[in-house]
Amino acid sequence: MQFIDQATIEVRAGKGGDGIVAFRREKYVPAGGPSGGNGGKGGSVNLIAVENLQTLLDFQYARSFKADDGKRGGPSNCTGANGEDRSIKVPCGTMVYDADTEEVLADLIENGQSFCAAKGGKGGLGNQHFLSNRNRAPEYALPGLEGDVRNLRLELKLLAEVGIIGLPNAGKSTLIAALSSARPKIANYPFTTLVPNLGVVRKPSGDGTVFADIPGLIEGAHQGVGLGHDFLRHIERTRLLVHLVDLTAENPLQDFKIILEELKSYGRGLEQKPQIVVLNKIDAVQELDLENLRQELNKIIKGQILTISAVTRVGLDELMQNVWNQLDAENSR
Ligand SMILES: Nc1nc2c(ncn2[C@@H]2O[C@H](COP(=O)(O)OP(=O)(O)OP(=O)(O)O)[C@@H](O)[C@H]2O)c(=O)[nH]1
Ligand SMILES: [Mg+2]
Repeated sequence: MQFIDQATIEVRAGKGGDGIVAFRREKYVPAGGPSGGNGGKGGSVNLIAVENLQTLLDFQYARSFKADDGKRGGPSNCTGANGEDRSIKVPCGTMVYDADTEEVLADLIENGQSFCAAKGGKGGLGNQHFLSNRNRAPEYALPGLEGDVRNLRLELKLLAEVGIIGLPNAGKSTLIAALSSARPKIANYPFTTLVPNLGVVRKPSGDGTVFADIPGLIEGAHQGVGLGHDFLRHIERTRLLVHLVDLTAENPLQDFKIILEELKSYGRGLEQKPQIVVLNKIDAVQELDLENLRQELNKIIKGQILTISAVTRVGLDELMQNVWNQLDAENSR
């Protein structure tokens, strides 16, 4: 199963500068030769893969990119200045398609890899270029050529960095809907979510992080019970787990242990993955011995235990702060 982020953009290279018609005018030279310079090249638009982007989020806002035009030629055989190139940063792993023909143009895998998406137009030749024995005073020059214009479709296979896990009905889909623009189905019965939903959440630093709402895990998931096994495989590739526990459940502590046990049984280091334990639906419980629950949880797992309501949004800022801190800590390891 793959998750794909897409964006369509238009790239316009710069037009080449026009060549010009000019003649030398010097003292004592009655009929100076042709001296019109060539136009400069138009700037090109290049895509460049960079490591510090993970999504195509930025292209929701900026969709059109243009490089500068080349300058006209000058007198005295001066060539016009070239238009500046334009570089567009994309995440590593971006596939570039021609949006009109669906042709694959590039697969930008490595940091620093670049692709010329639209080539700048050539500058036109000035009249000095047309000087010949037959024509000592050419009165014409060529205009610069148009730059390429292309519609591109960018495609990126998303890797979820953060996995939201928990028993069915814990509120995972509600949480991803509260944090991102993902709009999964939410309902008060188990197994509402059948395939993982992805949502992109914008970091304070600008780029997005991908969250996955993993369908409910149940006891025996590691042996393939329920929807489990497939999704445990997805969790394997995340860097951080947000483990949601439903406070309105009969035995939240037991629920937590079931999931932990599933992670353990699956193996492959899942239970060592950094985990933020998040107690959800605080709005709906009364007289709960939260302190006792925290203490019990703390005996099993070290690290943060947060309390939220995905519905009323209580505690979500603190949760996100924790997520960013943990991801940063992972990065610097
Ligand atoms: N009161 C209250 N209800 C919540 C909260 N978060 C989720 N719910 C409700 O809990 C039910 C289940 O929510 P979902 O988001 O569908 O749960 P899920 O974990 O995605 O469930 P599955 O997809 O079945 O695994 C829905 O009726 C939600 O409205 C909360 O913070 N407070
Ligand atoms: Mg769900």
